[in-house]
Amino acid sequence: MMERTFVMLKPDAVQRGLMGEILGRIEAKGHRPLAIKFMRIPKELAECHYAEHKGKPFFNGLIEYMTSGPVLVMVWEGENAIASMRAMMGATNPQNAAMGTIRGDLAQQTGRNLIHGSDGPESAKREIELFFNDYEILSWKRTSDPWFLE
Ligand code: DAT
Ligand code: MG
Repeated sequence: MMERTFVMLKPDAVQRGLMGEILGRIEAKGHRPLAIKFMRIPKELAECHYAEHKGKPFFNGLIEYMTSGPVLVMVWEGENAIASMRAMMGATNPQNAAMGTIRGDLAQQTGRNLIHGSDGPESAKREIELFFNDYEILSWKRTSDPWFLE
């Protein structure tokens, strides 16, 4: 099923110069970027994005980390894009993430795990709407699309 998902390269991905490496993996998989924005997240937006974790012991540290520098926020479209992105990302704790995944290959610790991806259709919709206006999201096809999906 063709789906859209919200993806964010967190401040450590930007600071470590890994944007190209990670974007390259998502592009090579065959997903299509519909929107990309480089931004610094205001505290209120970070708290809203991670509202489900409010009150947990790591919440304040998480917000501090997410607002500590610029991030790259994106909408990607593709076949089963939500689950596919989660599989490419690997487990939340990079120590448990399989080699071959972004977190497994490139990260060490849960609190510095490089990337966010929506965990289901509802969160994808909510997160896309939280970070993007409709007019920022492009509908387009790549000429290479038929080489991924017949
Ligand atoms: P994911 O990012 O894989 O969807 P999540 O939604 O459970 O994981 O948590 C969101 C983020 O919060 C996660 O990427 C890093 C941080 N986090 C989660 N559990 C944590 C923990 N036990 N200690 C520190 N940070 C944690
Ligand atoms: Mg999550």
